[in-house]
Amino acid sequence: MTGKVYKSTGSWYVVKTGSGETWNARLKGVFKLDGITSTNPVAVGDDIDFEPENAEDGTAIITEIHDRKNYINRQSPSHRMQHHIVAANIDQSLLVVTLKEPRTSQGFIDRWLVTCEAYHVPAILLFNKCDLYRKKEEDRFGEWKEMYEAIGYRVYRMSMQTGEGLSAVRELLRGKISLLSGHSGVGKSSFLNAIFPALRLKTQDVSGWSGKGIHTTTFAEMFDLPGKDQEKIAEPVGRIIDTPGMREFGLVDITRQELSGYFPEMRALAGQCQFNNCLHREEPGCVVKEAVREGNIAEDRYVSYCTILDSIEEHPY
Ligand SMILES: Nc1nc2c(ncn2[C@@H]2O[C@H](COP(=O)(O)OP(=O)(O)O)[C@@H](O)[C@H]2O)c(=O)[nH]1
Ligand SMILES: [Mg+2]
Ligand SMILES: [Zn+2]
Repeated sequence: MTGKVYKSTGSWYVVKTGSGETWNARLKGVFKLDGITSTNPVAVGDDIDFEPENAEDGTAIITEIHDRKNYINRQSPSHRMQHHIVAANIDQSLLVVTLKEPRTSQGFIDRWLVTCEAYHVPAILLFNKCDLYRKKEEDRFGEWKEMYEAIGYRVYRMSMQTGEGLSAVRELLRGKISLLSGHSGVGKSSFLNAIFPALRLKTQDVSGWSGKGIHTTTFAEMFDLPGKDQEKIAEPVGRIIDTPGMREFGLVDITRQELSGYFPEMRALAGQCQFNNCLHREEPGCVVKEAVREGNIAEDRYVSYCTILDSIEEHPY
């Protein structure tokens, strides 16, 4: 049988078939995938083959992991060489950001966009809490929207307080597997609750939050977007992968030389600098720096590029 992985709880995976049946599946033996050996190689979003083990209990054994369209990796903060596949087969990645309470920095957004480019996942920015905007925030939103749209990213504004923008964002999810990310406090749980009222996820203002502590390991989970009717439909209207407790994905395996390829506005100028190994810093004849001077590349984006470049260590191989 064939199914999709909706949740991983360590050694067990919740798998759903095309007809909506749910199985608890596990792996037998060690799997090698994409050259990475791991004891936990199955990710949310994976398509797998399985064999029922105990039909009564709904348990099954995973026998095959299908090739992935893409996947997002996370580098373990404590073990640099240890990677963990967070989610696979993602159609688009939604980053929820706020300009106030809390304020998402442009550096964070640009790092996230670079990660999406590196993983070949289209990225969409969702500016939440627009009900809080005053003149200052309206101006900043206008500037950022213009800047990111000029590069080719889609930008939406929304408010989980007033419901503004929600229907447009809901449309974005149709027929897609979307990965949801963003800093803590930006409104991800509120967003999921607005879209899937049945979820009733905890939001942060719940008084007496019986927090399990911020270091609780939380696993990615996929949710089916409810359709017009909740009848059995072969394919859900859309799916969202939530990655609770995950602030940022590491910039796994990006080299300094590759980085400008993950800034679309710089990628467009690839090969035009005087030196073909140009890092677009102090080199003479650099068309990227020229584009920044002429205002064709936003200065703030170039600053993000330089900051990320400086944060990438050159590997000694
Ligand atoms: N004013 C305002 N507050 C919001 C909005 N969306 C969420 N919040 C509040 O922001 C806080 C954090 O929201 P939560 O959904 O828990 O954020 P998460 O950490 O990203 O899951 C809660 O107090 C929410 O009620 C919004 O659009 N406007
Ligand atoms: Mg939350
Ligand atoms: Zn250059």
